[in-house]
Amino acid sequence: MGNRTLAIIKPDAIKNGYTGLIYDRIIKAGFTILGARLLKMTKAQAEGFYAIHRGKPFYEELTTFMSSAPCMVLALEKEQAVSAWRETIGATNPADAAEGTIRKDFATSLGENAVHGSDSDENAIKEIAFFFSEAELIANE
Ligand code: IDP
Ligand code: MG
Repeated sequence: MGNRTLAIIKPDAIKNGYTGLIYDRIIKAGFTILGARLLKMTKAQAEGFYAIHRGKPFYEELTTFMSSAPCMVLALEKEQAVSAWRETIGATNPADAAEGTIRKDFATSLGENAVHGSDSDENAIKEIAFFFSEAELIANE
């Protein structure tokens, strides 16, 4: 199993002042931050990042939202990082998210749900490479 995942603190969470609280969850859940950057995606960048969802009814809304204001992108490391991070963030729809998860506590709505997490090791590698070169990531022994 892979040990890396991409995380994004989405524009709603940054605007609502939850960046620090979400960092705290990341650290308390035992992830090592290998890279982090604040950036405002262009619409084209958001469309590229979410290409897997092209054609879905929420694609336009999602890519407009993700390019509307700054995001924090993070490369996280932990054993079985993809599943560990998805457990930490909770279900896509905050209404279905378990108690104590990031989305339960900080999401605004189904579309504006505070954070992103990769869904597989294969996509984690692609998504980290979308935002970071290997040289930009902290090398851990
Ligand atoms: P995930 O982020 O939990 O992996 P995905 O199904 O991959 O969920 O969807 C990507 C993102 O698209 C979600 O996090 C959410 O922001 C948005 N999204 C998903 N489904 C809907 C929907 O039905 N309406 C509006 N936005 C949606
Ligand atoms: Mg997904």
